[in-house]
Amino acid sequence: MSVLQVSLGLLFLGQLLLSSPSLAAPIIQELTIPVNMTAKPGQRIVVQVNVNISLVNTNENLALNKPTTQSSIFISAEGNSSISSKAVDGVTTLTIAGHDYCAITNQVANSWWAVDLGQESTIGRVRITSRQDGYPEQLTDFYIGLTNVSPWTTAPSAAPTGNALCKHNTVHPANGIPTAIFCEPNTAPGRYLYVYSTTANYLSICELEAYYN
Ligand SMILES: [Ca+2]
Repeated sequence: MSVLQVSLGLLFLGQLLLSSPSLAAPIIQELTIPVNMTAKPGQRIVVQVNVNISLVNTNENLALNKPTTQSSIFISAEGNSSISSKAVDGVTTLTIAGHDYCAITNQVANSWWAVDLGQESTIGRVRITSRQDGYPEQLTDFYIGLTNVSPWTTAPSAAPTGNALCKHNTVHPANGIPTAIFCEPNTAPGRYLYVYSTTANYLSICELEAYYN
């Protein structure tokens, strides 16, 4: 792609945004790349630039109805399975027992829950909903991480660190109320978002939403 083609691409994006006034303006960075070379007779300087430009819907919950998995599944005395998909089914408020609408693991340390976002994604904000019927200890001290390693093939074995860490949360989201948790500024993009708990307790997530910002 030549420099001329890049300029035309940005112009096209500008026109697209003008026809879609509800979308926010993109952040366009100007890059200067020093080129220290001189073309001799019979030579020419060739510039190749690859630019990926995409529009991001900042209001889209990237986790909704996506594939999920978790380290273990709690089954209530009534036989209800608290399967992982209940954390991305869009249901956040029900006045029934938590296992009917929440993903819950067994009561062991190093429990985790994960969702496949479908592609490597930048996540700036997670909205998480705890059980409406109490049990705050099941969702208080936990880590949110992003990785490109599939939990379906390699189970998470430790809490995320470095730029894989979105947030180490130690405050219980009020019962049944969707609560925003903002990722650390240096959190790297990832395809798989996961929640990890080192405490010897159940890990319950009634709904988890993931947003670009
Ligand atoms: Ca749910």
